[in-house]
Amino acid sequence: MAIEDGAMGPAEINVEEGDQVTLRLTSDHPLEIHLHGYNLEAEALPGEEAVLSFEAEITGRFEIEDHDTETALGALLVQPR
Ligand SMILES: [Cu+2]
Repeated sequence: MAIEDGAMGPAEINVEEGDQVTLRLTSDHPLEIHLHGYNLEAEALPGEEAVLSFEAEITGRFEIEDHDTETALGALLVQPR
Protein backbone atom coordinates (compact mmCIF):
# COMPACT_ATOMS: atom_id res chain seq x y z
CA MET A 1 0.00 0.00 0.00
CA ALA A 2 1.20 3.48 -0.75
CA ILE A 3 0.19 6.75 0.84
CA GLU A 4 0.49 9.86 -1.29
CA ASP A 5 -1.02 13.26 -0.65
CA GLY A 6 -3.05 11.88 2.25
CA ALA A 7 -4.68 9.08 0.29
CA MET A 8 -3.97 5.39 0.51
CA GLY A 9 -3.98 3.03 -2.43
CA PRO A 10 -5.81 0.73 -2.31
CA ALA A 11 -8.24 2.51 0.02
CA GLU A 12 -9.77 -0.72 1.27
CA ILE A 13 -8.14 -4.03 2.08
CA ASN A 14 -10.22 -7.18 2.20
CA VAL A 15 -9.16 -10.23 4.17
CA GLU A 16 -10.87 -13.20 5.76
CA GLU A 17 -11.16 -14.08 9.40
CA GLY A 18 -8.17 -16.12 10.50
CA ASP A 19 -5.90 -14.81 7.75
CA GLN A 20 -2.34 -13.96 8.63
CA VAL A 21 -2.08 -10.39 7.38
CA THR A 22 0.97 -8.32 6.67
CA LEU A 23 0.39 -4.73 5.59
CA ARG A 24 3.37 -2.97 4.09
CA LEU A 25 2.98 0.76 3.80
CA THR A 26 5.09 3.36 2.14
CA SER A 27 4.47 7.04 2.52
CA ASP A 28 5.69 10.21 0.83
CA HIS A 29 5.89 11.92 4.23
CA PRO A 30 6.51 10.77 7.84
CA LEU A 31 3.37 9.25 9.23
CA GLU A 32 2.04 7.53 12.32
CA ILE A 33 -0.34 4.84 11.19
CA HIS A 34 -3.03 3.44 13.45
CA LEU A 35 -5.15 0.43 12.64
CA HIS A 36 -8.29 0.69 14.71
CA GLY A 37 -9.96 -2.37 16.22
CA TYR A 38 -6.64 -4.20 16.35
CA ASN A 39 -5.08 -1.12 17.87
CA LEU A 40 -1.78 -1.47 16.05
CA GLU A 41 0.53 1.40 15.30
CA ALA A 42 3.48 1.81 12.97
CA GLU A 43 5.63 4.65 11.83
CA ALA A 44 6.14 5.19 8.13
CA LEU A 45 9.04 7.28 6.92
CA PRO A 46 9.74 8.24 3.32
CA GLY A 47 11.83 5.48 1.78
CA GLU A 48 11.15 3.18 4.71
CA GLU A 49 8.40 0.62 4.91
CA ALA A 50 6.02 0.43 7.84
CA VAL A 51 4.89 -3.12 8.53
CA LEU A 52 1.80 -4.20 10.44
CA SER A 53 1.62 -7.94 10.92
CA PHE A 54 -1.25 -9.66 12.68
CA GLU A 55 -3.80 -12.45 12.57
CA ALA A 56 -7.24 -11.25 11.46
CA GLU A 57 -9.19 -12.63 14.40
CA ILE A 58 -11.69 -9.77 14.77
CA THR A 59 -14.27 -9.37 11.99
CA GLY A 60 -15.61 -6.02 10.88
CA ARG A 61 -14.51 -2.84 9.20
CA PHE A 62 -11.64 -0.98 10.80
CA GLU A 63 -10.25 2.39 9.93
CA ILE A 64 -6.63 2.92 9.10
CA GLU A 65 -5.82 6.36 10.34
CA ASP A 66 -3.05 8.90 10.02
CA HIS A 67 -2.51 9.82 13.65
CA ASP A 68 -0.63 13.00 12.88
CA THR A 69 -3.60 14.56 11.12
CA GLU A 70 -6.30 12.27 12.58
CA THR A 71 -7.66 11.54 9.13
CA ALA A 72 -8.80 8.17 7.87
CA LEU A 73 -6.60 6.87 5.08
CA GLY A 74 -8.57 3.77 4.35
CA ALA A 75 -10.05 0.70 5.93
CA LEU A 76 -9.44 -2.95 6.61
CA LEU A 77 -12.38 -5.24 6.03
CA VAL A 78 -12.28 -8.61 7.78
CA GLN A 79 -14.98 -10.97 6.50
CA PRO A 80 -16.22 -13.86 8.60
CA ARG A 81 -15.10 -17.22 7.32
CU1 LIG B 1 -6.42 6.11 15.55
